[in-house]
Amino acid sequence: MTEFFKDIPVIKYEGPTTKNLLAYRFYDPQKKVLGKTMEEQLRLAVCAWHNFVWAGHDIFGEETFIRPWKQSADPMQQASQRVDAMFEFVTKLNIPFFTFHDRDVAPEGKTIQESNDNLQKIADQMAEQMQKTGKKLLWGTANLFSHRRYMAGAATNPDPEIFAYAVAQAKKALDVTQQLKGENYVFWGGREGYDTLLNTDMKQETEQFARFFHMMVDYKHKIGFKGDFLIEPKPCEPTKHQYDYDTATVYAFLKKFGLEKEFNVNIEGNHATLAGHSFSHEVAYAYANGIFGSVDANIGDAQLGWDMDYFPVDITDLTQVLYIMLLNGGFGRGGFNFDTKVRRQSIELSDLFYGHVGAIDILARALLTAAKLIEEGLIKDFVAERYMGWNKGVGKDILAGKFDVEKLAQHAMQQAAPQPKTGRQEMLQNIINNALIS
Ligand code: XUL
Ligand code: CO
Repeated sequence: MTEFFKDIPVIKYEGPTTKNLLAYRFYDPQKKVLGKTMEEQLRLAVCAWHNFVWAGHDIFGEETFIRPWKQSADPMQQASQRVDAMFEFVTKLNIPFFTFHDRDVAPEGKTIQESNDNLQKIADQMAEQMQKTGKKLLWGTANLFSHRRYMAGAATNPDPEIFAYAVAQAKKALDVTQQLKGENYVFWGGREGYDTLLNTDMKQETEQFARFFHMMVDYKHKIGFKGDFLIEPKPCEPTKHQYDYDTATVYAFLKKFGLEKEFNVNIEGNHATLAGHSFSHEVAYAYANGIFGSVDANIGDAQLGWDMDYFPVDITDLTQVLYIMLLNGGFGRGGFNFDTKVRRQSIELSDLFYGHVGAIDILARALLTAAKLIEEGLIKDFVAERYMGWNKGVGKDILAGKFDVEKLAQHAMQQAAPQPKTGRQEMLQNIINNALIS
């Protein structure tokens, strides 16, 4: 079999003082952090699309990457090489998982049947590679947004025949995800939204969307797929407005259509900031509503207002994300998937490694710092103390519904005026910075 990354060895943990830029300073897979290994806490994944499919195009420019796994003129041969390259890459990074869309790994055929046959052949190859390398599938998904038939959406398309086509495609993607024992199956509503309300019946489209999810849930139960279903929120891009705007919007949609027990969310860092939230807000909101699933770890750009999919570099931000995650017990079946891409000037194969090695290390560093914060307990204790009034006396009785408005007003009038207390934001920020520095 061709070795694609000949000059790159398996990346090893060498500790914080190493000078080797292709070594881990913090990611030590077997090191125990709060009772689990780092590998189990972070559950890291490489994505197929940005690394092995995308060729460096942007809206103004052509491809910049010349990849050795893309040299064959035969699309199936190319697909097969892409998969081999991906498994070599994941193995050399020494992380456990990968993720893919159906059309990342196998070419679309002239008919659904031909597309399914292509996908099945490559799925069998992936199964073999998984067996050989021990790598696992974090999630699979269907690309229901690139082909022109989906330009007005897949499940939310005005044409029911396109809805049907999308169902056929998603069915096969789920079948293959099941075959490969995927931990999850993701739905990102690429074009499930609108460009203009002038041609859009929003109520109709959201009802179609819910029907699609109900049908997929029924099928999941029918075939006994063991993984979780995840919806990945995003506010806009490619459409002007997407229906899965953010975690709160997704939760309201799930509740309205009785789907909240069937789905968790796959939160993406850059999608959170596009929605005007912080990454940690989305994570906290998901836990607060019992729908936290998985994470696409990436970030955007302060000046460029669209989905840049940078490798994460903000240690303070990630430490807060990891802190909230550890407070809530971390991942179940989810993991950190690098939905990230190197810049289009980073044209060498080694750039793929530099991007991932840095991102893996920064997540590991954030995990270590967050664990330290949990063990110190200073932030947690402050928050517990702040809300203590609700665990006893009047606070407890209010929550238990023992007061009506009149009774509570009477109570308030009998008390001395309550005094505000400090929120201590600066002190709490210092606790995080101190943990990061020490
Ligand atoms: C697009 C995006 C997707 C999903 C999977 O912004 O994040 O790649 O993660 O479809
Ligand atoms: Co994503």
